[in-house]
Amino acid sequence: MANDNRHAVTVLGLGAMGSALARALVEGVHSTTVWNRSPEKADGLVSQRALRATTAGGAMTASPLTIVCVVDDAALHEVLDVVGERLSGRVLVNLTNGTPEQARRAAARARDLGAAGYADGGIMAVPAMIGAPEALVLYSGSSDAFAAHRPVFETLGAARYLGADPGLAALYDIALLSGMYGMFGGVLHAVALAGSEDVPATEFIKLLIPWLDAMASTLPQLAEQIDAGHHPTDSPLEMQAAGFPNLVEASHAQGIRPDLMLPMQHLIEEGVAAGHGVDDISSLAQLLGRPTATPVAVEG
Ligand code: FVH
Repeated sequence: MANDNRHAVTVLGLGAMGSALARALVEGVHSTTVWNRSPEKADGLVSQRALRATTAGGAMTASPLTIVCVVDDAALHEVLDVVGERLSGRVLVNLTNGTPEQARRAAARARDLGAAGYADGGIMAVPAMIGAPEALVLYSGSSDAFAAHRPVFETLGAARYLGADPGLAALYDIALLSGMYGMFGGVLHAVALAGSEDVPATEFIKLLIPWLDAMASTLPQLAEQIDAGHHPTDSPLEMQAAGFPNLVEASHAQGIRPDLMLPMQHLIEEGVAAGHGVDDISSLAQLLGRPTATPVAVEG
């Protein structure tokens, strides 16, 4: 390391995301060594001052820190098969998307190979966002490794360390993606319904976005209720269960598949059947298998 702001870092995997990571590191004036299975993907980065390595093992020995970002867990382990004990004494940060269990297994394998530290990450951004403060990258695993290389991570975007369990970043990543897919599912159904009467999606979202913003503003209250195990509301589940068939029936009548809405209808009905008819929609969280919160005593 030349000084506090300039670190040597290796990037393994130069797909859309790995290339964006490497580019941000080069632009952040870190000494950046790159390797990709298909070598031509390194050409553009090398013309921007990245250092080319011809093997993954050679790339890893060039830097105390290696960031790997390949397509999936199987590809990660293929890379580790090749690299082997050249990981010894070095820090590995795995930004490949995966599950918490995959992250814990990768951490164990890195330890067996003698790594000085392992952190797993979740990238909450698309490649074009990398390097901007809006790009959030979650990390978990070795706190020492995170602290030592924090300036490198902050070159990629906002860096958030979640804890020593290497699986935490993947868990948060998947949980955040779940929220995103839920939103996209609702939006797709909403614009399909509006579109069934020839309302352009671009027009309809002018109403949809403020509505979703208003609903999003209620989420802190919903979260408090989930944590407290207490779900007061003036929009109880029994009311929602009574209205939901309209949504399904209208979808059919308009020629729109209600598939994305049906799981929510079934969960609401299950909540009512389980005795939560007077409760808020927040009461449904526990039906998904969340450990039951200890109810907080509420006066009145
Ligand atoms: N792109 C995105 O929007 C998302 C944003 C959030 C995070 N994801 C995850 O990032 C990982 C990499 O994604 P990517 O977009 O870079 O993916 P590709 O452009 O398809 O590049 C895949 C790279 O993986 C290499 N690779 C595949 N198999 C192997 C293997 N067996 N051994 C070594 N490398 C392998 C591939 O190499 P090549 O095909 O060019 O030779 C690419 O470098 C991913 O986990 C996303 O979920 C991205």
